[in-house]
Amino acid sequence: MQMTLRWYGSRFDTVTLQQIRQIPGVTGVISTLYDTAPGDVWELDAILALKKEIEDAGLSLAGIESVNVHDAIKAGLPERDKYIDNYIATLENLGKADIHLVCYNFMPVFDWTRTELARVRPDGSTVLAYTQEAVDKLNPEEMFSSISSDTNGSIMPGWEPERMEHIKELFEMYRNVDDEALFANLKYFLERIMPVCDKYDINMAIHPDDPAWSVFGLPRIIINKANILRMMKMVDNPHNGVTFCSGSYGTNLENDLPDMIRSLKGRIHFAHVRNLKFNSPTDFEEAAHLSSDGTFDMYEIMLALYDIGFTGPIRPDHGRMIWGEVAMPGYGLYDRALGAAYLNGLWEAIVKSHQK
Ligand code: DNO
Repeated sequence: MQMTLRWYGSRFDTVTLQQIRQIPGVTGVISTLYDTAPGDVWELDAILALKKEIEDAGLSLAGIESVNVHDAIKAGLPERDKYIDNYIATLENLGKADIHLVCYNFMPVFDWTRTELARVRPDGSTVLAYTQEAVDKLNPEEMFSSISSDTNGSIMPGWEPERMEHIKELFEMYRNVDDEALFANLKYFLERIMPVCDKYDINMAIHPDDPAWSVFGLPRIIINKANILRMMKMVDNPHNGVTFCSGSYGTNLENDLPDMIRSLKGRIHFAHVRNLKFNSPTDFEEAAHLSSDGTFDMYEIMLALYDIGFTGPIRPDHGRMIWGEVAMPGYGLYDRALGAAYLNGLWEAIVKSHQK
C-alpha cells in the first residue's frame, strides 16, 4: 500500500505540501481540481500543473478524489449523455497525465452528511458527528445552514453553497428515482466510461454513501456488502472498483468491515481508514484512529487489507481538530498525521509478523 493524505490544492487547503512531506511514511497525496463543478471537462494543462506542483514538493499524485458526477447522470435525465461525454473527456485527460485512480460517489443531492462539525469530545478535541434524531427534526434546506457556521471558513466537499442554493430543485430531480433506478443509472454510467478506463488503465473507485442508509428519503445504494457485490457484477470489469471507507460503511454496525474487505479482493482500489465512536446505533462521532478510542478494531481492518494483497493508495480519513488548529473540519494536519503514523505502525507490524 501507499500511504497518502488528501490535499485540496494550495488555494484551498490550510495544510501545505511541505508539511505533508514531513509526515513519516506519507509519500503521496490524493487531490482534485477543487474549483471545477460536476459536469465540467478538466483541462489537461490544469491537471499537469497540479501534478507538477505535487511532484516538485517531493510527493506523488496518487489519485483523484473526486471527479464528481453530475446530478443529471445520477438522476438519469435526458441530458445525462452530454455530461457523461464530459466525464469521459476528463478521464481521457487524466489518463494522458498518467493518473490511474479516480474516486467518485453516486449519492443523490448530498455527499457525506453530518449533523455537527465540531462536537466536543471528553479530551477537548472537536469532531464531526451524526445523530439521526437531529436529521429527523430538520428539513433538507435547514441542513446546510445548521452546519455552515462551523466550517472554519472552508468550502466543504459536496456542500458547495452554489449547489445548496438549488436544493429544492435537486430534490425534485430525484422525485421518481428509487434504489432500482439509481442502480440502473449507475450501470449506464459505468458501461459508458469503462472503455476509456480500459484504454488508460484507470481504476474507478466508488465511495460509499455516508451514512450508509437513506437520508431525507433519498435513495442510497452503496451501503453494504450485498449491494456492492451487485454493483461489481453488473459491470464486471476490474476497473469498476471501490474505495473501501471504514468510516462510511462502518456507520451501519451491521456491516462487518474485515469481511467486506475480504469479499472485495481485487476490486478495492483505494482505502480510507478511520474509526468511529458509537454512543447509540444512530449517534456516532469520529474518534481518533486508534482502536481503543472508538468502536472499530483497526488492526483487523488493516490485516484484512494485507490479506487481500492490497497495493493501492490508503489514507487516514477525517481527523479530529486538536492542538488549536483551525482547518476544514476533518481535514486538519495534526490528527491526520497521527492517523497516518498509527496506520503505518500497524502495517509494519503486520508485514513483519508475516515474514517470520
Ligand atoms: C468526505 C469524503 C467524501 C468523498 C466523496 C467521494 O470527507 O470522504 O466527500 O470524498 O464522497 O466522491
